[in-house]
Amino acid sequence: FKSRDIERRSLDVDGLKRSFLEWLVYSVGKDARAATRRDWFHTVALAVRDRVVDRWMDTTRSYYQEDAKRVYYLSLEFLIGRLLTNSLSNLGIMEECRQALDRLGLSMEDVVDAEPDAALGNGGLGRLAACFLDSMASQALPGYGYGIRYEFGLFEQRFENGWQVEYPEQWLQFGNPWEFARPEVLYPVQFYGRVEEFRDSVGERAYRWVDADRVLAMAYDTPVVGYGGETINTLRLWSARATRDFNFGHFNDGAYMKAVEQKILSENLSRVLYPNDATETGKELRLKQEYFFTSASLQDILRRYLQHHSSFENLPNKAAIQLNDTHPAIGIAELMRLLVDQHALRWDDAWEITRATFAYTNHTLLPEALEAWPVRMIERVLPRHMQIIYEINAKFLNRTKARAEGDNARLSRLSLIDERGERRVRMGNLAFLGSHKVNGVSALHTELMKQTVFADFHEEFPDRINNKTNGITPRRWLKQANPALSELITTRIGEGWISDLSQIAALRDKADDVVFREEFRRAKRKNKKRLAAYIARQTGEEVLVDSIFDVQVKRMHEYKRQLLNVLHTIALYNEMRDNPTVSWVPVTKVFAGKAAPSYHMAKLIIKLINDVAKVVNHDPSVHDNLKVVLLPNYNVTAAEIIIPAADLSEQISTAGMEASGTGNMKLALNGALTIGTLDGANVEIREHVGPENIFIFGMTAEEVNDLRASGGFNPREVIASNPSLKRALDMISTGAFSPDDRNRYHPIVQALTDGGDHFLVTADFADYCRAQDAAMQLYRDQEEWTRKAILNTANMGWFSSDRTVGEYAKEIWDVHPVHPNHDG
Ligand code: 26Q
Repeated sequence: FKSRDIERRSLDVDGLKRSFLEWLVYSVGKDARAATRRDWFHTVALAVRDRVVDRWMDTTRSYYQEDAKRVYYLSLEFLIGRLLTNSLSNLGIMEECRQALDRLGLSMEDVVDAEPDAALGNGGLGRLAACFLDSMASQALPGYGYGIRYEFGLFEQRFENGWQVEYPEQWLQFGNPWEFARPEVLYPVQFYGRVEEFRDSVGERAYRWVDADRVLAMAYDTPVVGYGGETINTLRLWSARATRDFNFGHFNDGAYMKAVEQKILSENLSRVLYPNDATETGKELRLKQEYFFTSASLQDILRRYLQHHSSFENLPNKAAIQLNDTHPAIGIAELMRLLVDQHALRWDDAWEITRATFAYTNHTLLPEALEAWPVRMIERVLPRHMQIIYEINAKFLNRTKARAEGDNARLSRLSLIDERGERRVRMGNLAFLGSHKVNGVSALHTELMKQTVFADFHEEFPDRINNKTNGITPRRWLKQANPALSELITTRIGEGWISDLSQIAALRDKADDVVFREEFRRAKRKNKKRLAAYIARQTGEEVLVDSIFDVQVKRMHEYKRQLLNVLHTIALYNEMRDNPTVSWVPVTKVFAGKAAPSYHMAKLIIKLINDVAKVVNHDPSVHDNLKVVLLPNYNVTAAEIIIPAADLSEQISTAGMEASGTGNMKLALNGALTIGTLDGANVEIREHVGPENIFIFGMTAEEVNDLRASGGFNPREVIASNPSLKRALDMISTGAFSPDDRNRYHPIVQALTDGGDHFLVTADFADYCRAQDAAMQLYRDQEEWTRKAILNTANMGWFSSDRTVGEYAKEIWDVHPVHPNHDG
């Protein structure tokens, strides 16, 4: 066994190579001649995973032995992307692995590219959870992620005839080498049935949930490798398994197959991630997913707590549970149920413990995105939880001042139940009430939370709302995604920035160093070449590496205003055609992003971008000075290629609507200049990079609010007074981009005109064009552009998710670093 131990642990080139060959033969079951790239990926991943296991167990043991307070991050989404480069980079064995593969005649890139993305999320919220996992592990914080092991991640997007078409994303098709199945970690989760009242042993009224359907939640663990490989945390994802308890009624009737069918159907719970990133659709299966993973996670958390404790009063000192949006908010009622019904705590004690344990992060103010489940549905699916929610509500409303003051309007706004129309449970209100802290994700968003959705709650509980501006992990978003720039930075300031991004401020001085500027440009150019090759491969389009790479990558949504960018693109196209002798700064407009499958307007915008691209890219009169590309299937892996290559970062949401944004941070950190509105974290990015190093335009959130309050505006007037806007819109509406269907874009034109232009695209158009012009003029001066780009990178240190997680740890979770003992 000794020699095998060495093969599983050694980190040098020879040891890795021997390990690979052993894994290839004995676990993948191939010989080197027959092995495909995918076989090699599985081989390498399994060998790398070996290098993690000891440290993982050390980490878990340290937490256990110290009885450390842990934080549990509950999220329906973890958008972690690929793990091979991430693991190698965080373990510090990237070069060793490359050489070992080289000696086997293999290219590291080929092996890396065989890994599918773990696309277990829609966008920002899911990626934030993944960045937080990286930051917790990198700072030795005892943090666990809990979520669902979806069999199908976010759909694969393809364009067919320019339209988005969705395909299932089968990331598990060939197996997942990173995860450990834990068939023994199994919890029952119930649905439906009814509640029985009875008298407990001391004659008190008590309740039990009976005649319910049961599903089992089975755990799969993925190690989360912290930077340096010292701490290895756990991401625990639940998969639905059928129980074996048969409905004997069916069985005796001879309906065996019917009973088995039911069992099979129950496993659908963890089948697929819902692809709506904003709009709530009210589907029963989604509610069941939310309860399924929340219940399993809470049972697991309580089991772990009870290994050390015999009563629950210390739960809040040993466990912090963070709710990633309201998606797991049913957990508040579930913990109450577990404590009161299963563990016989008194209601008031249980409530105090629950509130002290939970905290809630809000990610959106959009009314259509606030979860509100029909009372009728919760009553049917989770009957005991509906009772508990009523009880929480009754006790709360009885205590509020509003009742005493007879302010019924305020009472009904504070209620957990929305009584207007079909009665619904407001999950945001439940999450607020059941948490000791509630946070927004940027300074502006947190202020708006206080003024809008949670205004009444904020008055009631003035200390509860706090801000935690989002951040991004510098390991994935600079070190891994941008090796060219990372290496340059490290040669100048050392590698301290990787685990302490504030150190990147040391680059500020280098902005005035002409040699450094040249090298910074060279790194950017290398990344742009890589992206140009990717664009050619994905779309067949050739783009100029020396053009401005003007990048808008994010989910397709009207509030994110891809349309504003498209209108500017058309206006620029017209100007270039009108003035062919002017020496234009070449521009490449890069778009990428998925639309929710049921979001027709967003899908129409995708088609419009593709239609505009077709016309512009094939018009010889613009002499290649303008190209438009829409890259398919934007995901973490695509982001890692696109973001390091960007010159200009489009962050142009209607002010007040983007809670924070995190792509804005990734792009600025990689040396793109931002063109953006004063929305979300853009406000703070401006403060950090300096107003002279960012292109801000458009209405402020306050101006938007005032304009809407005063009855809106007339887009027709704005359009009539701006010839270039009018011309661009006329082209869209008369079919210049859709000669095969001249009415195709009627809904878009309608929304921007008679529809009232809810997202203020026309209102911000002129100022946006001014900012775009300023960017293009600046780009002519490459030295000045580069200077500002460097200052962006140098001033983004505060936006590390290490800083964000540090603030959560101190101000919300009260958790502290635990350094695992690896010699024990
Ligand atoms: C809810 C109910 C049913 C089905 C789906 C959903 C659902 C799923 C995902 C609702 C919302 C989401 C995702 C929201 C999201 O990504 N929000 C973004 O969060 C980022 C991290 O805080 C912010 O930076 C972005 O501004 C915000 O839009």
